[in-house]
Amino acid sequence: MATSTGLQIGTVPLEQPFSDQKPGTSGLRKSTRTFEIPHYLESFIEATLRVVPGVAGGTLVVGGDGRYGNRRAIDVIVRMAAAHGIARVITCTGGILSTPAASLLIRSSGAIGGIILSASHNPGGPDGDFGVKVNGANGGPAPEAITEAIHASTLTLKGYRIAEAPDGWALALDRIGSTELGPLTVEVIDGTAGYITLMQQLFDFGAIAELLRGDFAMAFDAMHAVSGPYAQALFEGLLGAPAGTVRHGVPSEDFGGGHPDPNMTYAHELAELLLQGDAYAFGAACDGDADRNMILGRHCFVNPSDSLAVLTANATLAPGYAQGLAGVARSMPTSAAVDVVAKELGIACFETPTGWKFFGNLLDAGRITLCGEESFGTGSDHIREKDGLWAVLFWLQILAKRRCSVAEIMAEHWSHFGRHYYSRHDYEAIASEAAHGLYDRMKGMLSALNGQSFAGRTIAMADDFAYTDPIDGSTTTGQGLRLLLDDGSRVVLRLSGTGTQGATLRVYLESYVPPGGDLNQDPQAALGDLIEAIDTLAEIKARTGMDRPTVIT
Ligand code: G16
Repeated sequence: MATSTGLQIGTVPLEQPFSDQKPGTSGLRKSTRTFEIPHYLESFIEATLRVVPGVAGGTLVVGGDGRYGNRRAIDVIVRMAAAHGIARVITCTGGILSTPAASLLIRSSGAIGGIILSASHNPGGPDGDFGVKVNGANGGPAPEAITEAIHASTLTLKGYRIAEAPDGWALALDRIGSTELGPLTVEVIDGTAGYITLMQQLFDFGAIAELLRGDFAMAFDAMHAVSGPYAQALFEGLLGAPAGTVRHGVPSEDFGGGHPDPNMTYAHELAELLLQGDAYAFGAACDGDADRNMILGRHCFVNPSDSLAVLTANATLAPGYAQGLAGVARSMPTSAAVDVVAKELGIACFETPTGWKFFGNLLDAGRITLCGEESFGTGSDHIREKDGLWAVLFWLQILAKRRCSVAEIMAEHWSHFGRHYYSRHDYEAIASEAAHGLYDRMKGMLSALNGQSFAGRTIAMADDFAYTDPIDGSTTTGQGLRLLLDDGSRVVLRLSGTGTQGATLRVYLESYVPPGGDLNQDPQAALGDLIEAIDTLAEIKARTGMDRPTVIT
């Protein structure tokens, strides 16, 4: 069919619908090879464009973390957007757009939502992973009602609508400017400018620049991913840190062959610089799409749960939060360190299931200002995604005001609020059957565990976490198996919703020592009895065939 502007739009039939397009914790995440199956990407985009409200005449933000497949996906989405009557697509030079910057752009452009091309912290390249995240008009991950409707639509699709680009038409993705594709306007903008302006409103750049121009040495690892251009403009540009502060700052299609997950295992180069060397006072890293962050000081790793608590306790040092916080929230497996701070501040603290989408309603309703997760995600009401560089700037802001080391900040925090010893043990890529067998067995045992002894304590409550959203009343069940012990310690088991190979079992361990107690233990030692007890109870080693976790945080 030709439109009045001469654009050829056709429906491509699908022989049969795809049955495996159920979005996980963070969009549809699969191997790159899966996304290369003919019509696979198109099927998911078709379902999305059928379900998301406001498509006809609307504006859509599209961009990604630059991984292999990013450019092809943008081309497909632009042509499908034209076929579905979208009026304007906004994308960025090179198609490079971090997840937090996408959230901001959706909000500031009045878009109906956005499609973010990223498998987050998963490796990229032809042998890696690819992903499609769908965000709504508030800039946040689409709520479950939408992702479920998208999945349902994929199960019955008979075809998809796509425009055929006229001869000689090509999306000029590397130049700022706009291109017409029939009635659709595609705007290519600079993806960093708006984001950087917002950061300047939230933080005192003068104070941070003074810190970075002094003898305070910082190392930032962009992990060959999307945070590179933003970090270079912020740290080495505006804030005057020396050239070389940003490492691995050029996004590459396969993240330099690495795994862009900012933790001690995959960002070990940075971890060694900070934990073993003396040259740097501060280190930070972000993941593939720049929504996660890892914070390090000299000889000091900041646990993400503690990071949220420290930001909450020190929030008023940043101009953007000088008026105080409405409330805070954390995901269930995140330690209760922030709860203790919230209690002292007299503000509400919410416990949500894992996944940033669960913070959306609380943020939109103004009930919380800061939120975070143990999975290296921290953020605030400035956007509706977690924000890696925002967290790094927040830490720099605190350090610029307090003029002490990261280790001193942690020591003072613990001596005032007590310490939540915390660790997450990941058993990655286990055979799916073994993982589900272990998990289902534990789930079946829950009610019998109440009142039983465990690691020298008593299990006060064992349950499968369920959540009722305080704003819209929706209920989410099956969010993780909790063993809550009578001394406030706990162990949580969850199966990851973001892996693509087999299954990943996560074991979260937490034990609280109040002020005045022994605050300087090694977390693995402090949690040793819990680690041993859960291994025995859940038969982790025996059932996974793994002697130790693949990643310990
Ligand atoms: C995604 C979500 C996060 C969530 C994490 C959990 O992170 O955005 O809110 O905490 O998944 O992952 P898992 O289910 O593997 O424990 P990202 O950075 O992958 O988008």
